[in-house]
Amino acid sequence: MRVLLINPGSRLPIETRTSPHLGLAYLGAVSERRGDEVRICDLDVEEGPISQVVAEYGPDLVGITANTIQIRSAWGAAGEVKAVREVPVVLGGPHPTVLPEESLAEPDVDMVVRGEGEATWVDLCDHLEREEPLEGVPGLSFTDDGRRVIHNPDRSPITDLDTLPYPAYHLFRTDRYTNLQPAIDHREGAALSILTSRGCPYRCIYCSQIGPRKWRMRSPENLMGEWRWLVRDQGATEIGVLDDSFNIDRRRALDLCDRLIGEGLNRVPWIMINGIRANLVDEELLGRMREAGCIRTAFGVESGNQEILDRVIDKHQTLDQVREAFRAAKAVGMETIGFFIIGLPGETEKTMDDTIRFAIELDPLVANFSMATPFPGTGLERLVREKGRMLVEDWDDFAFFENKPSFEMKGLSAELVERKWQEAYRRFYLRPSRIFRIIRRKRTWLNLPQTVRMAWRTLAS
Ligand code: B12
Repeated sequence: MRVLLINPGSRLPIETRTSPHLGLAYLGAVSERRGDEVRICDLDVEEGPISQVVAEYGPDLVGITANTIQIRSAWGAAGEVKAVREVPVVLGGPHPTVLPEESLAEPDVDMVVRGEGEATWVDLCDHLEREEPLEGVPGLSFTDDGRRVIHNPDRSPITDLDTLPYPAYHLFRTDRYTNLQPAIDHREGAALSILTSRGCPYRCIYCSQIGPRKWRMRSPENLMGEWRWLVRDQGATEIGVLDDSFNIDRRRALDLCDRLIGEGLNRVPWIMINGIRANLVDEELLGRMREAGCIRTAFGVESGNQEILDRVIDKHQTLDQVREAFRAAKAVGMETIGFFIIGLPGETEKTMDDTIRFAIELDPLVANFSMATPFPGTGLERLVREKGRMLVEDWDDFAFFENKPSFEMKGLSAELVERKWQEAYRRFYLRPSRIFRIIRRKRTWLNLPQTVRMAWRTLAS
């Protein structure tokens, strides 16, 4: 079959990175293994237009990925496809997984793959090729001839992740992407990603969890095979680890580090893009990660108020554990990023102040303050719909970087949240010690245009 996979563009702020979409890279790889001809069109870095790509390539099946802020672009892309070719259009990704009926109500969307996509995609291709009824494809939602929505049962998660091929990066125009963290680093060459495990046993209220609660890891042999391949064959100059929860199993993490050190793969720096669990690290683990090439890690701190962590977020982490994690990371020479949330339900001016003060106390290299955003299907969304008032309904406006609160609750006005969020950036970044440290950092000067843009954003907010 001839398959086209599309990442519809998104309005990213200038300092945000763009990288090959790992979900599409996996789908492309399993499709190629099935014997399909595959093309990926990433509208974050390609101009399109989709109609031209479709007309020239003539696909038999089109798959489009979408998170919430991309869903409208995804529907638009489906329309562009159908305008030039009558071909089945399938949506997948975090947003249609949670709200499949919404997308199936769109005239140009035929099917939705819910959750983890690889096995369902292959199964769907097989069924289409053999012209078998779609009811036999678990994990698929679709419309019948009368446009009635049919939800097949869920598909079980892939139990053996080693059965997956490596992501098909050759299908991307790799020269068009940025390095992993362009707002901080200036590194040339291929910045590629890796998933060492999937899933997360925690259920934080703000997180869009489309996967199972069960945490699954790849075998060390399989993982090392990919790491070697990234460094030696793909020429990776930096590697981003995208796991939801990298350090659930401490022994596995230590073992991975030992193997990287043993094979000399630690010469290529790697970065924990997604926060690792502060309650599950210690200096020994962080030290080994540093030795294995990990130069920077993020931690999901979220709040500087223990009550908010326990009673609202259900974070299962104490402020002291976070303090210790930052201390240990710095002690072993690792750079740190802290993710903080402002304006969670139940917050007051005092709790938000606690968060700002805690960020200053922890003093990571980068503090990222997001306004709480109730993504569909999250506990936060349920709470806001029950007890508060949504201020945005257009999915395009769900990006944290829109810089506007997306809901209000009793005692938590949008005006207060916006003010505290602006204050957080100002108080964190405009400290004399901080400014001095940034000026002294060589990378600030290597990265001057981005540094100026960041500074402008901080001052102008
Ligand atoms: C890396 C990452 C980023 C990176 C890069 C994104 C990229 N180019 O891939 C950066 C830092 C830029 C980023 C930014 C944002 N992100 Co982000 N990100 C992630 C993260 C940690 C990993 C993504 C990943 O590679 N996953 C692994 C791959 C294998 O999974 P996948 O992409 O979901 O694809 C699988 C399935 O979804 C499905 N599938 C997906 N697409 C399709 C299409 C078809 C046709 C089919 C059949 C199946 C299918 O099959 C795939 C294989 O199993 C996820 C968390 C997570 N665990 O996924 C959050 C996540 C995707 N991000 C999220 C958010 C909120 C954002 C931001 C909006 C935050 C912001 N700053 O405002 C922005 C939006 C940027 C944008 N372009 O849209 C949310 C999305 C929630 C939602 N409902 O939309 C997630 C889920 C985090 C969370 N748990 O809440 N992100």
